Amino acid sequence: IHGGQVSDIRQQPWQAAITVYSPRTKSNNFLCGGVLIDSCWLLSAAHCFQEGFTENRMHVILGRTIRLQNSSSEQIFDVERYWIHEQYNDVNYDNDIDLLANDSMKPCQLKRQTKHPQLKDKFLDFFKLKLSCLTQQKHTISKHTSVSNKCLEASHYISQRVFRLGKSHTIAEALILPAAKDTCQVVFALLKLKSETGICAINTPEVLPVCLPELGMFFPDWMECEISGYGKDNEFSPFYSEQIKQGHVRLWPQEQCVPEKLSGREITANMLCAGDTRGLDDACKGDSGGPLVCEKDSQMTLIGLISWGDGCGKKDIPGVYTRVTKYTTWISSKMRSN
Ligand code: 4AZ
Repeated sequence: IHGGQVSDIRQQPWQAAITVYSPRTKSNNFLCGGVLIDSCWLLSAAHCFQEGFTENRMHVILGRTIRLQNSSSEQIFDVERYWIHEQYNDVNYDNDIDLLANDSMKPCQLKRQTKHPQLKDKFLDFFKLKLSCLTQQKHTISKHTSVSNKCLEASHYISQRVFRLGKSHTIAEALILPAAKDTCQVVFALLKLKSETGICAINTPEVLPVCLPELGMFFPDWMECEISGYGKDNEFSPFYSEQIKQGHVRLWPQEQCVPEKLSGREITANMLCAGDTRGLDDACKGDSGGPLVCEKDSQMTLIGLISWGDGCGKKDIPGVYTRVTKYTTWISSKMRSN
C-alpha cells in the first residue's frame, strides 16, 4: 500500500497472504494478497496464478499482522485447488479473478501434533462439540494468570486438530485453562455448527471472512472505501511491507475510468477505478489479489480485488480493481459444485 497507515490484522481479518514455494531458494516466497470469503474459500487475482503454480507449492496465511512473523493468531492452510476465471485475459487483465479452496485436511502446522499425546484421546471427546480457541481469551489468560506455555501450546494443538478434522460436522468450543502444575484443563461451551460442509478457517478476531455483495447492490460514486495488503510502499521499493497496511480510496465514476488516465490501457466493464484524488493512498506491487472493501448496511462488503494500475500513488491516477459484483454468480456456482 502506497501512503495509508500500518494496521493490525484485526482491522482486516479477511486479509490473506499467499505464498509459493521456490525449489531453487528452498523457501516460501510472498506471491500476492487474497481475501477470505468463507471458511474454506478465498478470492485473489487471476494474474497472480498465470504462471500455473501447482497447488502443492502454495500456502495461505491468515491472521498475521507482521508478514514474516509467526503469531499465535495465525491459521495457515494448504491449497486444495484454485480456479482462474474461464474468461481471464492475460493481456488486458479482464476477468482478473481467481478462487482458491483451502485444504482443510492438510494444515501446514503439524509440528505440535505429537507433543500432547494425552490430549489426543481427550480430543475425541470434544469431537462432537464446537471448538474455537479464542486468541484474545488466550492472551488474557496468559497475561493475568501466567498460564504455562504448555497450555497455550495445547490450545494451539487442539485448533490444529480441528483444522485436520475440518470435514467434521460439529466441533467443540474450548478454552484451555491451567489446572494443576503443568497440566491443562479444557473448559468448553457447547455449540452446534449449522454448516455441513468443511470447516477450515476458524473465526477469531484475527481471522474472519468478508461479506460478498448482494446482487444489484449499489455503491455511490466517490464513496470512501478501504484497501489493505502487505504490498510495497512505493513502485520502485525493493521490499514488500513488513506489516499489513490499510489505505482509503474513493470509488471513481466509470466515465472517468478511461485509458487516458491509465497509460492507454483498456478498461472493461468488469473493472472499477478507485483512488485518492490527491494521489496519497493507493494499492501497489504485491497488494494484488487483496481487498477493496466498502461498508454497506454496517457490513464490510468486498467490492473489488486489487488488480493493476499505472505505478502507485500518482496524482489523479486511480488504481484498477476487479469488479466483484460481476462475479457473485460465478463464485457461488463454483463454491456450490465443489
Ligand atoms: C501490482 O503490480 C499493482 N496502483 C497493483 C495495483 C496497482 C499498481 C500495481 C495500483 O500488483
